[in-house]
Amino acid sequence: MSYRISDALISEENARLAAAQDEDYAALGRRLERGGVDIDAITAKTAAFAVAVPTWGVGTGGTRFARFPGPGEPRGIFDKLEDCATIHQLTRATPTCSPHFPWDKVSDYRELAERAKAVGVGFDAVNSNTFQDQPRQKLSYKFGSLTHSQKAVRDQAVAHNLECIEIGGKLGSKALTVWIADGSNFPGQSNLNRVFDWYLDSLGAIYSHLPGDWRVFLEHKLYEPAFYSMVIADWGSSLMAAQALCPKAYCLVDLGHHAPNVNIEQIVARLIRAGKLAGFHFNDSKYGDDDLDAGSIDPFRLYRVFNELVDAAERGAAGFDPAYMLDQSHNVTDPIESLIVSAVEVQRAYAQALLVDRPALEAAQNADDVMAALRIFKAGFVTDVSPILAEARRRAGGAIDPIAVYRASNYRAHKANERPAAAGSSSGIV
Ligand code: LRH
Ligand code: MN
Repeated sequence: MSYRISDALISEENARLAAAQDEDYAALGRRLERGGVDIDAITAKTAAFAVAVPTWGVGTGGTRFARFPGPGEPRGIFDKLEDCATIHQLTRATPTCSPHFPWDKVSDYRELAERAKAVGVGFDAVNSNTFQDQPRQKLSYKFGSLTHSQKAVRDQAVAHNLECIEIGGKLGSKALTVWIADGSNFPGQSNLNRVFDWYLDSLGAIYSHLPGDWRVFLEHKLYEPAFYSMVIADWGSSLMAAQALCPKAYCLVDLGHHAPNVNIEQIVARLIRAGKLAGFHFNDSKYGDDDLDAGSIDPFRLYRVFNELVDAAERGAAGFDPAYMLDQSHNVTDPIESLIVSAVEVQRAYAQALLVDRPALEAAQNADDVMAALRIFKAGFVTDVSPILAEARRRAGGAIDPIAVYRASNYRAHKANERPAAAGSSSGIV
């Protein structure tokens, strides 16, 4: 029987922290009440907020230089589900995971669906992978996949995406995320127009096999692994494709896939306006696609993005139904701790954005009272909503301090005993 954190340990730890939590929550409640905000209403909304965990994020990540696996690494999707369930058990904010194929391939998907149900985790969007060649793969993706100059390679990549849809159907997923590494390293290496035509042609074939209630998420990325052009390099290319494919095609925003200093919240606002925002791969970055923990480098940027999301929800923007997922690589931390903290930081940005006094903000904006507008806008960000986040967890049966419980449980040490270490180290993201 594999180790699972007991609910008794969570209650024990919560009991130890209860008095302080009650005091902090009441104090924040009084403060928010002075501003006409009902703290319990914010806590209820916060408790309903969920973000999916990337299955590829529960194992130690790496770079092209090296990967330093830690103790108790998950050996496959069944171990990954256990770890995803543990993150949800403590945070109550991550009821689903987003799988990646063929990394999470198994022989019996019914068994996988049953195991996921048994540990209390569902499946969000499935991710296809035509950015690596698999053993015994007939045709290589070295020079592209869905936009390769050879139709046979494009067809092979389309077939893989159809297989991902079929697998997702068995797991209860309702969306396919398509990110391709297709691009070029040198000017002239590819025709920038023809590759986009091939992209639309291939996505059209995938789109025609989407079940009625499914969506396809197109993920843009400025560079890497191609270093001169990526076929879907930015939100413009992604939106052009989604609008060409139509109602079931949407644009997914990975926060790390933009040039430094790009105004991502404005891209989010435009995609919402177009009714084409698929959702997010949340992470953080200082330079490139660093895949660092969400909110760890620029929490104000995350807050500005959530301000657009809350604004859209409150004005009832048409077609607004974003999927929230983390997409990170944990190279130097315990991946479970990073995912716990990242889920909480994403929830924090949401709860803070709920505190913005939108009628007052609009009045200041319409009055060109710039300083008042900035202060009203930032008021949520400068509010420590930690008591709200802890209360949302406590009321849902989670941990007031999930990291303290995780460490007190020695979960990682238990898994190190249960999961023999894989021989040798490697490089690469997983
Ligand atoms: C590409 C990406 C994509 C995933 C991969 C693991 O950089 O963000 O979403 O398929 O990371
Ligand atoms: Mn991503």
